[in-house]
Amino acid sequence: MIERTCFLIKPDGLAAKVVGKVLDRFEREGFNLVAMKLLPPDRARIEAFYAVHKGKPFYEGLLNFMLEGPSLAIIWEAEDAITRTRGIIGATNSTEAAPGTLRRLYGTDNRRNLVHASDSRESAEHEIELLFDLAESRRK
Ligand code: 3AN
Repeated sequence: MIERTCFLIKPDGLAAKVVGKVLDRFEREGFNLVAMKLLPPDRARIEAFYAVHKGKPFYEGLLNFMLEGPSLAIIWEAEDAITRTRGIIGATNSTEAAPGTLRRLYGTDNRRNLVHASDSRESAEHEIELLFDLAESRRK
């Protein structure tokens, strides 16, 4: 089944200048680039994006990290995009992510973990709506 996923390269990925390497990985896996834009750090948008984590012990640290600089927001489309993307990026904690995954290669820990990827179709739709307008995401 062809799916879309909402993907972010977080501020640590931009600071480390590994954007090209991340994009290359997805292109080599045959993913289609549907939309891409640089998002300046914006507290209200980041709070909305991570609303499900509000109140968790790591929430404030997560917000502060995401406010360190811009993120690159991407919509990828591919067969089974959601599961495949989670496999390409690896576990939340970069130090525990499998060898060869993007987080293991370029992430630091469980906060500075390089990228975000939607964990379900529902969250993908929700996140795409939050970050992209209709024309950008080519939704009808
Ligand atoms: P994932 O990004 O792998 O789906 P989530 O959705 O559980 O992980 O967490 C969202 C984000 O919150 C993570 N990407 C990470 O930046 C941050 N986070 C999650 N757990 C922790 C933690 N224990 N300590 C610090 N930050 C965390």
